[in-house]
Amino acid sequence: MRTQVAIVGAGPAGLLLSHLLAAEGIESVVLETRSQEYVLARIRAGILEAGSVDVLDRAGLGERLHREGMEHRGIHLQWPGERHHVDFVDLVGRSVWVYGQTEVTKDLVAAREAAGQELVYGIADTAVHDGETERPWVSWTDADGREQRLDADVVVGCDGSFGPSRHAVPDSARETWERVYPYAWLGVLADVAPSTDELIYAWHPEGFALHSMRSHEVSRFYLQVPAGESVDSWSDDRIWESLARRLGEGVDWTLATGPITERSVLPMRSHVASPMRHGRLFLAGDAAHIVPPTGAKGLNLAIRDVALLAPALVSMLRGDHAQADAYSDAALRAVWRATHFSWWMTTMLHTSGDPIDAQLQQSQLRWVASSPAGAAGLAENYCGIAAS
Ligand code: RFL
Ligand code: PHB
Repeated sequence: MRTQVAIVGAGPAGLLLSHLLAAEGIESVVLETRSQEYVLARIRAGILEAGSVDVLDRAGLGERLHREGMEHRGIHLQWPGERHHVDFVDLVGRSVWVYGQTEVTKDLVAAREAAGQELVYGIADTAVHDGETERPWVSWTDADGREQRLDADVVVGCDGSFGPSRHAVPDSARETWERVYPYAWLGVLADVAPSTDELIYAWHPEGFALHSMRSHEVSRFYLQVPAGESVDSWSDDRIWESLARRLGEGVDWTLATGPITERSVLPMRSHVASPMRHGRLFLAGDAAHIVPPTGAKGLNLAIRDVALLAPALVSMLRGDHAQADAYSDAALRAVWRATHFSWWMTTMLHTSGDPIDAQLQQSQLRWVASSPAGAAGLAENYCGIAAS
């Protein structure tokens, strides 16, 4: 098999890239290790920056997002006894959208299938070869156990944090930075109307809590738990009691409860791999960088990378390499801004067990909530900032 762009991974980065390339007449094949059912059912991020919405709109993918998504002006910041609204529209003139990654993926798969895109699911043993040459290729074992090979002009690794593409860049050419946090998130999906108009990010001596949502009928919650925690330690009653305490202590507010439909523990780390290009192998999204989810940046960074990479590849395949040569540095500037913001939100809101941290965090929260300069810094980063 031969194509112009071999894309490893059918998450949002890989699917969006194939879509943007097709719009410019560039052909690609998308290779995915999981089944389509698995990819479409995966529950992950929930917030889109206005810039991500623009990218999806311009790609003709925004129709359901605008019909079913919810536009939010800001977030609530909370600690025992106080809840403050940080109004992004007032502060920086931008809003964010609540629209689940699951829905973004469904829209992308529907659009790619309607256009006849080749999406190959259920593959194993994916390996990227000869990225530094003019003739890179990908090998895999297909769902029927047959060895397969795809030759391409360019290979793009969009295969997330556990995929093989990043490791196809030789160690001698790659630098990585990593921080592993001593806590994790217990994520909970529940069939209950949200008890809030906009997201609540709560600091509490027991640990961070977040009240998010997926629709007017479905709520999404997260609780800080120790790293390595088992979901079995969390009964429904314990989850609802902890959420009610952490999100509601000292404020006049009631949390509505309902049937829990999904629960899982998400480890938290910051990770950046540089450069995001090695010869004719490019990396985009989680394949190159992971952020803890507190700043809601993971999905937005994946969209930002791809919006930068797609036109660069189009030009490169037409003979002009300038944008492709600039891709890694340009992408990494936004990646580091989001990595810093995600670390900052995480360390401001998660308890560490050290009493001095609790004092520093509360002082920081008070400043962010009460100072227009502090609030604008949070708003600018949360809404997506053009990194300089
Ligand atoms: P994805 O979505 O991980 O897609 C990568 C795709 O590559 C496939 N793959 C392979 N394909 C072929 N061969 C192989 N050997 C392969 N190995 C892997 C995978 O099956 C997958 O389909 O990366 P992408 O497209 O870069 O998108 C990035 C976002 O998914 C990610 O940044 C966010 O979802 C991060 N994230 C969250 N971000 C938030 O802002 N808020 C959240 O609540 C939130 N929850 C999460 C998350 C990431 C999670 N992961 C990766 C463990 C929850 C989870 C569980
Ligand atoms: C989510 O709704 O899944 C979500 C929202 C905001 C975050 C992280 C996750 O910061």
